[in-house]
Order: sequence, then structure tokens, then C-alpha cells
Amino acid sequence: MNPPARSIFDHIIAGALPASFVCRDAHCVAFMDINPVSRGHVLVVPVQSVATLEELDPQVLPRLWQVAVRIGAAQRAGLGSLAQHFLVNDGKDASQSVPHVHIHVIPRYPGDTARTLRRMIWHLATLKLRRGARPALREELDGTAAAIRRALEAA
Ligand code: DGP
Repeated sequence: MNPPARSIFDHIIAGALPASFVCRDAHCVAFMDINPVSRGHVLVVPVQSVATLEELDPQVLPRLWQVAVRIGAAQRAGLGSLAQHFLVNDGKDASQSVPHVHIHVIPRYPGDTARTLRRMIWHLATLKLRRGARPALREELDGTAAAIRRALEAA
């Protein structure tokens, strides 16, 4: 019997909630962040439902980072980003709002420093400020996911 779903990401992985998927395999999935810091912001998530990197199966850890690095390259190729942040909020006291390991892959674009850093600070402060976020439109997320997926497939 499977363990009970604990986080919203468990429901997304199980297909019970919608998400704009970029890729998936037996151990990891990648889908668009509903509240992107920048266009193309992807979450790379293990299927194993644990909150911190320390709890994650050590064999899955390198796979998770490998997928994240490939997605960064696919964002550059498919969306025209220049580079990317890899961000892990590793536990509730590190501003983790979803208690399920995830690597944020946040693309950076020419001239976006002020906007991206402002949104990143807001993102990290959200837990404390308890402010509602406006989710991105599903069609937009689907379109961006498709562009990243095409670049992954072409690599
Ligand atoms: P963190 O603060 O590191 O736990 O980031 C959690 C991220 O998860 C945050 O950027 C927003 C995103 N998120 C929360 N709920 C959902 C959801 O239902 N769908 C998707 N795609 N992303 C979500």
C-alpha cells in the first residue's frame, strides 16, 4: 500500500491536481511553479515525499540535481534565459512553504536584476508576511513548459 499523500506536490505527482509538467521519470518530476519568480520558473521534485534533502534517498539526490541542471540548460536554449538560480528552501525555518523537497530552477534574463531580486525576496518572506499570491495562468504555464520540454528533447 502506498503511504498517504502528505503535501500538495504528492497530489500533483499522483495526477489528482493539475500542473504544467516539463518531464518525469520513476524518481523525479518537474513542473512549472504556480507563482513564478521569473518566466520559466520550474520546480524539480522527488516522488519520495520527504521535506528535507537529508531525508531524501541518497541515490535520488544526484538524479534530482542532474534533472535541475538539464532544465537550466533547456530554459536557456528554449526561453533565451542567460543563467539560472538553483534554490532549495530546506525546511520550514528556511521559508519552505510546501513540506516536500523541491529545487527551484529560476531563469535569469537580460536586465531583470531588480525585478527578479525583488520577487525572490518577496518569495522568501511570504511565510512571514502571509500574503496571497496571484497564480500564473495555466495556458501560459503550459506554453512555457512545452518550450522547455522541446529544448530538453532536442538536447
Ligand atoms: P517553497 O517556499 O520553497 O516551499 O516554494 C514552494 C513553491 O511551490 C512556491 O514557489 C509556489 C509553489 N506552489 C505552491 N503550490 C503549488 C501548486 O499547487 N502548484 C504548483 N505548480 N506550484 C505550487
